[in-house]
Amino acid sequence: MIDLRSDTITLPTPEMRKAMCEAVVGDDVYGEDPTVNRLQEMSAEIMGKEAAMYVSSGTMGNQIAILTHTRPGSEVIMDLDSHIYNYEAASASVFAGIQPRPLNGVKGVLPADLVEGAIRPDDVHLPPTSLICLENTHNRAGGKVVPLENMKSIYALACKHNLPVHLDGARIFNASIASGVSVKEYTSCSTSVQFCFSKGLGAPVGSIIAGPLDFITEAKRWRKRLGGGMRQAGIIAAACIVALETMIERLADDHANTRLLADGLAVLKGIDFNPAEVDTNILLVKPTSMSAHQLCSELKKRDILTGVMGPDKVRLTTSKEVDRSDLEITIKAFKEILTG
Ligand code: TLP
Repeated sequence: MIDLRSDTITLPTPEMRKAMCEAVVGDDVYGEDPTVNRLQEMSAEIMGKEAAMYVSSGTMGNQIAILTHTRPGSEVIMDLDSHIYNYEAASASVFAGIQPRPLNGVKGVLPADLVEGAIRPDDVHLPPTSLICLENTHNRAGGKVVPLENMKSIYALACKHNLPVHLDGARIFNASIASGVSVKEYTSCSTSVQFCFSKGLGAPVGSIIAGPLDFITEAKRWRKRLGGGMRQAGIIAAACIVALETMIERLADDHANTRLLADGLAVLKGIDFNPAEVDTNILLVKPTSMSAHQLCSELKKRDILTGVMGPDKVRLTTSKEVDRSDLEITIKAFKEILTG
């Protein structure tokens, strides 16, 4: 099988497995797991934030950030196509009791004036705005790198209105590797950030949320409330340390592979996408002569797994589990399917 469904399918490297075997551990609910503590310190430093906390998933990281920043009955500004709005099972409404305020971004980018216009004035009839959420890279926009300038202008207006900004940076390292902009520059435009280890970085489990010390202190209480306090979590955190040490630079290979795939598919009739819009490891294509489901199932018959991202969108994601020859096979399969 060639698995292009997601970069979440990545398997731990031998070095990660060795580190997991040898990890020195303790009870992390007491703050006594040295491996978790080291991971959190490394992550806070890389993110340019005061403190960081290890959580079990990106979804938990985003949700704890929302719970910590907001209060029930308030409104959270986010992109209509964001992961938080689409793929977290409405948990921000269920747990935080917030009302999402989805805005129509342009390919993952929220124009700053649109965001500012959505901030509620102080009026007893209205839900007070409590948070702005951003996402970089942007998943449903096809792994798009959101420009630093856009983030800067949103952060500036958030500061003006005394609002926190949370960055869903599940793939923030992809954004940084692709653009040459440092992670710290991106995170300087947000109060808090969540990033994932279990995507292109290849570690088996976990995410980090990072932010100011008082935010992380409160976030720890939310993690506990949600049952996310883990005990000897150093076993899995050890793999995340290896990911930070060895797996960031290689994301460039995934980006080059997606470029190869995009160039190979761009010449084919029967699918539509703009190869110039491919920034990182995600490619979205729109089949024009069949549905997304049909295209996916034709590819599956040829042992190629892809993801459906809406009725007319198929997502192909590269990761360390696929190489150039897999992508050449994929291009050949598309040719067969589309030309009958
Ligand atoms: N994304 C998954 C699916 O949930 C769609 C994927 O295969 O891409 N933020 C962003 C931007 C994400 O893409 C994801 C996962 C998350 C948050 C949530 O991370 P997990 O899966 O660890 O909860």
